[in-house]
Amino acid sequence: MAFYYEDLSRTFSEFLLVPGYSPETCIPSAVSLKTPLVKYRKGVEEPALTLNVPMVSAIMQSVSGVKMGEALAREGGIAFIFGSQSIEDEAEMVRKVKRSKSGFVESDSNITPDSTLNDVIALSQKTGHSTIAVTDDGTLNGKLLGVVTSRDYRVSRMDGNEKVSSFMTPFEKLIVGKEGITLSEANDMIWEHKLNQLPIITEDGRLSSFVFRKDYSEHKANPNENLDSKKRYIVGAGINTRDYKERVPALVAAGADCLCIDSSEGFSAWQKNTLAWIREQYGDSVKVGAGNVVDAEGFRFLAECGADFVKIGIGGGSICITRETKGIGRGQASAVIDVAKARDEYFKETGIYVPICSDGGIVYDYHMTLALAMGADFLMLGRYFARFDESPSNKVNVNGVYMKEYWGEGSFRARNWQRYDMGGKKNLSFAEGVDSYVPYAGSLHDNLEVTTSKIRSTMCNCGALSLEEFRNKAKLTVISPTSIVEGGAHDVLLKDRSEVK
Ligand code: RVP
Repeated sequence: MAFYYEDLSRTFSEFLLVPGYSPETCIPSAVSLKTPLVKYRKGVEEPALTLNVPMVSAIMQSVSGVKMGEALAREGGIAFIFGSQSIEDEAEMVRKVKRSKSGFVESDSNITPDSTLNDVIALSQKTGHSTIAVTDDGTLNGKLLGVVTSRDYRVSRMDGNEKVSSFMTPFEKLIVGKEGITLSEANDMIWEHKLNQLPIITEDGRLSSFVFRKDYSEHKANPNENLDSKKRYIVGAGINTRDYKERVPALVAAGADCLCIDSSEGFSAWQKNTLAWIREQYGDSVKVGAGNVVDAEGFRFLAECGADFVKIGIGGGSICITRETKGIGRGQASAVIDVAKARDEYFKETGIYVPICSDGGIVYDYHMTLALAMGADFLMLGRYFARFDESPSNKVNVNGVYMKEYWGEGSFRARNWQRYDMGGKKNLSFAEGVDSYVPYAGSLHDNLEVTTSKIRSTMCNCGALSLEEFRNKAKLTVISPTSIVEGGAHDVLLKDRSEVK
């Protein structure tokens, strides 16, 4: 007879936290969101990798590229560069994040001098940036010939076919910095010459990066930056259980700090084989997470196979239709609660603390707080990050509202069949994800600041200054459908829906 779970399969929205006593010392600025990323012997040693905010970005084409890698590490989290691309391309993205230095931005808007004003306008609309580098071959590392900003042209007075070379600020008139310059030297030049941006060039005149005046305050305000011993950003990368013998060495050589097996279902021989091979080749020096699982059994399996962290979640992702297509998965809250218990038992038995990551299904900021209270060490988020400037997808105008595109790895658009592969025939592949829009929400920095401030505030309500204390002190209650209604604005006529979040 089949096994039946006693409780319902529950989601975050079915729970609420009940406050605990808050002493005077419990204020949001005193809260630490620091959390381990990889397994360690708790009480004996420190984890090799930690996060300063408990958030990582999803291993997805529409979420985690180079910009997300830089931006999230700057805020204290880590991005997992998507693995559904060629090994070379993924390794190159990892290299770029490792090469980039805080404040030195690789140019994403580049054009040749023979292009036209119309091309400039189209490019700036596509990227949302007004500074465009003019390089000999139109690439981000071509020879720098000039720069175009919105100050260089007047759309109403100029012919759209006018060549870039005729209105750009040419190289001779530019003030540039040489590669090797420090950020503070670059900022001094920006202030001294009253510039909005400073192009940084190599010895042979190729564009290396830009430093922007508008980023200045941001550089000063990044106390949470997640950096390696050489002061480079920490970055992760997705791998699969098929080409790992080639992909892992390339990603390790590129400098990836942490890998993660990206699979919709991780309780499998494929994951065991992948983890065994990595341990055989690299011992514990290569850090690798595994998943996804949704119960204690799955957790223990992956922990015993040597996973550095275990990811939880099947079918809860906003773009995921696995539960609809295959009838498999588990409510994300139930899965987290079950796996958190298993993690604590495993620690008691072995002395090894294997962090767990709640992946997918976070809709509101308070869901993050609940997941952390239920025992998640950190969270993987797709939809949340896809809405920001730093995600690699297009920003588009849909019926007058700005949106970002967001598509699942199991959608026909991503075609990441390895993530779902059970060794069947290729032509029988079916979609487990959708292609969608999410409302554009601005910069990662601004949004994360608000989100973490909400988490800190709730932690204080529960009398907790660290995530571990929060887990131990949290009191959670299942709520009735009518108390969900009571929890929102009700029985009033709302003037402004935007206040409801
Ligand atoms: P969300 O944050 O709710 O958007 O969920 C993101 C998660 O959804 C990913 O980290 C991954 O586990 C899962 N995913 C990604 N693609 C798909 C799919 O196409 N079904 N699901």
